[in-house]
Amino acid sequence: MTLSSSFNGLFSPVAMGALKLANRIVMAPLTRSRMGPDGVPNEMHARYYAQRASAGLIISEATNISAQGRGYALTPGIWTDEQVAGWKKVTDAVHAAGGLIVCQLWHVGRFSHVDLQPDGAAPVAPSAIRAEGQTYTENGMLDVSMPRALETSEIPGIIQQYRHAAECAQRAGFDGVEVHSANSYLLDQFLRDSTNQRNDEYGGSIENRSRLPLEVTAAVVEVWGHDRVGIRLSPVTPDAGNTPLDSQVMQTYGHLIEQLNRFQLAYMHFVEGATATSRSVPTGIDLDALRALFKGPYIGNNNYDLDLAVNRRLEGKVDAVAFGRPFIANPDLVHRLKTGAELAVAPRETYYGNGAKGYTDWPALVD
Ligand code: 8OZ
Repeated sequence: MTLSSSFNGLFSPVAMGALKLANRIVMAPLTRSRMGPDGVPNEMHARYYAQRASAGLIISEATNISAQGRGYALTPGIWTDEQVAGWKKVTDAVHAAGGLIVCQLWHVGRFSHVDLQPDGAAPVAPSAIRAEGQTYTENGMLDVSMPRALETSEIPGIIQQYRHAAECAQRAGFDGVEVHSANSYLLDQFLRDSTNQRNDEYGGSIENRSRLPLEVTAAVVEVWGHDRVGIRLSPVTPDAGNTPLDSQVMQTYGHLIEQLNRFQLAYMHFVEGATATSRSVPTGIDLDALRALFKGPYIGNNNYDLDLAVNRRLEGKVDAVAFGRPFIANPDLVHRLKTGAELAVAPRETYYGNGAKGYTDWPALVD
């Protein structure tokens, strides 16, 4: 036993709203690109998630809320009856193994390609500003397409997509949902003045740019109740699309977080730094100060290891810690952290695609 692993602050139960976590190790959402074209999970995906059910909470891989919300081939959806039935296999398997799982609700906004969109339409965005980079399509990696700006009259339809997906997640037996308002996808695109140049009530002021994330949260809370809804934010993450940060990160995200407090959400899941890349933040930005504005359970995320998790718990900075990549090769990550066991490291080429290989074939230390 190391000093770190003997510290019980990570392995004690914690309530996040109505979610009663057995420990404070959360499985972060991990895109694994192993779905078919219909985005329907099957027994293989159920097995993968059930293998990881000793996490205090599993956050599903980012899951498209609509055909329009898709930005990558081989990702799952949560808007058709077939997808609901597929996810039911996953949630049943996780529950049978004693775990909890929420569905991460995802709309990529501008970060898509016409090949991934219904009828080859342009991806939708707050403003017609193209993202940088390529995405994975059925025809390989392609530059993301030029988006079109949503009409104000289309916004209720976007909120309806989230509402419908939230209802589908309920029918699929999830324990709750997480609003994906991070990583420069649709809701983050509305928040940032770099991607939002609208002049209606969804653009301009910080209040206006926060409106869509807040209206989406309100709609999802109506479906699920406030205590089964979480939200993910990443104020200093450029990707997807090498998206410039907001020009006033502290004010913009500070306003959003203060407004989120009125919902009394189950949790805020916060990327401390640039997602999966670095924990450093630009000068003048203090993510712990933003964290402190949130009046509710807090899940810290980004490049954590056991020592950092222990230290942040000891300092009272986090209620729980989300681990992403370590869960790929260590289905029993909680047990390994608790006993100080060595962690297996998943090679990058196992992250995406390839079916069961590098997915469900990582053994636990003890069965
Ligand atoms: C990795 C690859 C594709 C998508 C995110 C949903 O960054 C993602 C994602 C991650 O939130």
